[in-house]
Amino acid sequence: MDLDSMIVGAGVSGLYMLHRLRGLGHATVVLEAGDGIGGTWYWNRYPGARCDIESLEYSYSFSEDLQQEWHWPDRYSLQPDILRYVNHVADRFDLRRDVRLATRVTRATFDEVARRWTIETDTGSVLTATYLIMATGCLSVPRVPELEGLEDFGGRWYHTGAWPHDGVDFTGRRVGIIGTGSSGIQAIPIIARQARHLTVFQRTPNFSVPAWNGPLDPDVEASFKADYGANREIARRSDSGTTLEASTTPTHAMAPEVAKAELERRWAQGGFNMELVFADETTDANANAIVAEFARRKIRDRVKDPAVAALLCPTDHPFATKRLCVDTDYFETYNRDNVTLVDIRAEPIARATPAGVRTAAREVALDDIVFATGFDAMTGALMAVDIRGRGGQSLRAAWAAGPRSYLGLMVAGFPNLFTVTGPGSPSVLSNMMTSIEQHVEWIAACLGHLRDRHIRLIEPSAETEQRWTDHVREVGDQTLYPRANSWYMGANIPGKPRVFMPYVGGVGAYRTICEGVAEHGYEGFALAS
Ligand code: FAD
Ligand code: N01
Repeated sequence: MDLDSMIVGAGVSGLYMLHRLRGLGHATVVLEAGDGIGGTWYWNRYPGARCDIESLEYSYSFSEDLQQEWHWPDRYSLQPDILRYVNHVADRFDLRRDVRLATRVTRATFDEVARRWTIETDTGSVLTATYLIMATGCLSVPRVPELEGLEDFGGRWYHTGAWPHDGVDFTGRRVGIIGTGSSGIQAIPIIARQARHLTVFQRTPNFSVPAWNGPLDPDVEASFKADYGANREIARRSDSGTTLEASTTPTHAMAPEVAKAELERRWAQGGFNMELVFADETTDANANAIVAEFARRKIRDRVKDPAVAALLCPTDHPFATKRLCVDTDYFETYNRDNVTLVDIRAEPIARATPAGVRTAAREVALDDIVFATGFDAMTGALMAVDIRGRGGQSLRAAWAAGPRSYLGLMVAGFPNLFTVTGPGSPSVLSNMMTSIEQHVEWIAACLGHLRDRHIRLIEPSAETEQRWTDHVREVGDQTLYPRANSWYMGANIPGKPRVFMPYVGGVGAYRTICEGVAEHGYEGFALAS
């Protein structure tokens, strides 16, 4: 099958990309490995899976009718509600007919003579397309760590990112969960309520702030919708891709009493507001330490046993340099009689056994193990495909020392290949809906520009790519982010290069750069007809 464009992935990125490319008149197909659409919200069905961006903002903005008509039940949406929404959008815009499910792309090769991509799949089909758009997601390759003896474990085991579709009943069972990132922190309170006993195996304590979630207030909904367009524009021009109000005052300009009140005010607002207390919160270690200590004090307030509270207090990374967790009753869960916290730095897990898990200090009998151990983030899904550009060079080789790109959108040596929310763009540091729409719209406008001028080839120069890659690193180095062993740094995957992958210059500033590049005739890109 010969196409104008091929999209890989039917999450919120791939589906919107399809909609925009139809608008250009492109013959386009979306290939999706899963049996359904929705990406993240299709796969991550673990108990408590929920959004940490407010529902009114974690949604598409491209259709005024859609955003006005859709009603979100909660301030922060549950996974089934988001999945229902994505399915509604697919039906409303008649997207399904160009989506092929249960089809994994395994290889993509650029033919320099035909100037087209040849795409191979695990079903044996071969397609060709002028443009290849990878909408494969930043958090779509779940990672189960090596655990000796897992094959002999007599119970059931699951990964949060590949959860069974008919759910899991933990009633009466002894459950162990490994991992206390966002997924673990959401799942732990819910599993604890159901299980006979829950053992949490914690390697690194994490900062988490309350969501203060609840039903969406009708007055808030009405007033936000009354100015939906303006609110979206604020989000697009902000650092975070949201309408949250960021502080412009650095710590040294704030009197201690004012700072204290500001911390409490932000805490009461909940969620990512805690990242925005001081203008220098993620760039100045002293400013950050104030927020970190405030967050630790809140943990000590929430957890009754001081020894358990101490284990739950993060001390090895600055506040919010790992994706901040947003919770409902996470720390309070450790006040329950049926929950045990095991510090696996002090007593590492030695192996799984037929009856449970053995640590250096004890045997823990388990019926179920839940891995909330995260993803091979940002590069994992791209590197999983054998992508070959000019001269047969592979993307895996090009990125062996860490990802390189121009704007997180294209890679030198790989013409006509686009990455939605690729490394080198703000993506995972933002409300991803805002970043996804920006990328999709930029790519669609770019392809429209090429079509109108009968141009068939676009590719960044190696120099431009180098400059942008250096810029991404320099901006990252001005912050505290590289101090954390986070998945932003690739630190969760043994052997992965330690590189800060997203662009931390801010969603609004980044958008302006992308707009400038387009206005100057796609500056930095080589275009050929
Ligand atoms: P995805 O949703 O990851 O979709 C990519 C799709 O590509 C997947 O369906 C995958 O199966 C498919 N795919 C990958 N490789 C191939 C291949 N080789 N062949 C065929 N198909 C392939 N972001 C926020 O901004 N706020 C949040 O609150 C938030 N919560 C999250 C909660 C969880 C549990 C996770 C994991 C992520 C969360 N994110 C959040 C990030 C989230 O991934 C994005 O917001 C968004 O859903 C990404 O959409 P996407 O379409 O780009 O990628
Ligand atoms: O994954 P993570 P996640 N032995 O990588 C531990 C988004 N998201 O799925 O910190 C023992 O953050 C690991 O420990 P350590 C969001 O962007 C959003 O939770 O590496 N433990 C860590 O505790 C998020 O950041 C939402 O020491 C091991 C945990 O597992 C991203 O997805 C909800 C281990 C992994 O945490 C990923 O979140 C869910 C090992 N071998 C996800 N390997 C919301 O919006 C790893 N760990 C709310």
